[in-house]
Amino acid sequence: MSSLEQKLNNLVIDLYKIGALKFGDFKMKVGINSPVYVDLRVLVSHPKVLETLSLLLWEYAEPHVKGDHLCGVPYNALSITTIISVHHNIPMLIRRKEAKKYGTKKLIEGVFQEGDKCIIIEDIVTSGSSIMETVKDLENVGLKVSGAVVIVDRGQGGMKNLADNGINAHSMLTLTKMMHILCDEGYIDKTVVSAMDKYLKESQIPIPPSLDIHHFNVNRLKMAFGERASVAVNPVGKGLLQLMEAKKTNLCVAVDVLSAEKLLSMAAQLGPYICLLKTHADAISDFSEETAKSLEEISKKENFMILEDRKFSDIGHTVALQYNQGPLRIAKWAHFITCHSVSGPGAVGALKSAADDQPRGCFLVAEMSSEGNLISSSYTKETVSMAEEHSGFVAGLVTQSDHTSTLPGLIQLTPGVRLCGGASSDGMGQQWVSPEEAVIKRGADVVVVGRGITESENIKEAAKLYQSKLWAAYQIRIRSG
Ligand code: 5IU
Repeated sequence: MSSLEQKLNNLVIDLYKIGALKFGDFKMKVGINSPVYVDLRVLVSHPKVLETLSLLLWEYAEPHVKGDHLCGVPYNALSITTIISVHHNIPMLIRRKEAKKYGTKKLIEGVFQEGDKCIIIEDIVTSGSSIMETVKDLENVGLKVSGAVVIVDRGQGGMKNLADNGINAHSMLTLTKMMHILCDEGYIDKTVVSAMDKYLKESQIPIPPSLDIHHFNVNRLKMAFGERASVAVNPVGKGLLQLMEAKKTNLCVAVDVLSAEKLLSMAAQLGPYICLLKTHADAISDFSEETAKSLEEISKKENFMILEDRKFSDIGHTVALQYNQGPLRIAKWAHFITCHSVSGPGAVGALKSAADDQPRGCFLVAEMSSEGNLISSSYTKETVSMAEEHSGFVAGLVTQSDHTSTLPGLIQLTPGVRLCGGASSDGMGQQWVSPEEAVIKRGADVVVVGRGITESENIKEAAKLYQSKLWAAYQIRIRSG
């Protein structure tokens, strides 16, 4: 046995002794229970093992990767990376989990030059998604990722995902190897090893769409709506992108009126210029089944879709009732709904089931336009992840700025837009920006305009003007740079 192999053997035993490997029946993200759980978080309580592991990791990695900086994936790999950095005098970079709201807004902390090479350090790889996200953030600030070094590969396909995406990734240990070492040394029984083998066979992680090589590193802001339609996962979102491309409009009008008659009359007038009509049906005193039917007919005739901006926010069971029951029966007539992410993914799942196989989609609210709203940057980020994970039903996100997702099929819907010259606020918290600012600077795909159109003297002319301005801004965005 080489000296590195011997050191690895001893390390695995140390890890076992400090409880970094746990045996039992653990519920894993993939939905199949694992007989082994690797928990390297305990390392910080065992400085000697932490140091040994860190230095051994570098001894293993050095021949494979070269770089100017080290960047540990937060949080587990940070202490390990710090030890390597200090011992070998290699400068470190820190990737924030979220950009600070105030101050410098930097996502990568540390001193570097554009084009510098960076090595990523990670503790455990399952699907490879954390490394991929880190690569994206480093590349976004001009760094080059020369490789990724991993302590443990769980053996569920993550290393292949990374290699398929062009990332030079190396793992010092695999879970299988660790099991065999512990079995050979008499710490665990053969039955645990075979249970582990069985688990690994059953739990290979398919490449999640967000990690697919075809989607990784693409910039939706530069893609045409038609092109994005081909990678959209939610069928209704796909249909909307196709409609936008064909009809050359990314205008959504918020028809916030009080009577069914007004709603239908505006829908008919605005129809030719819009891709989407947004309703607040609960503000319409006489909204009936007939209203919904007539609205659907107009939407078919004029080729636009309907979004009921209900902003569901309760637990799954309740939102399902609110969606397909009650006086509004939203699921019957609205192609899309909006939903807050606050109550968790259960609500999205419940809405999907309540749609009852009708072609429906949902926009998750990740940011709001109103002054002083309480949404934080981490809430927004988690909402984007939730949208990605549930892209079968989630067609897009309601945001105020670009939170480019790894899924270019997701649509950014942005309200709070009004032509410059008008007011920039309504005195009740709403904040408006111009069509160009929304599309070019903030990354809006579909722009929601309400009173800017509905309160104008000639709503058809106003809609036409917004449509042409928004479409021109979109053309500039996809063609520039
Ligand atoms: N809306 C917002 N901001 C938001 C969300 C929804 O304005 O953050 I989420 C809705 C409210 C209204 C429309 O129905 O979009 C905007 O109308 P005005 O353009 O009239 O402000």
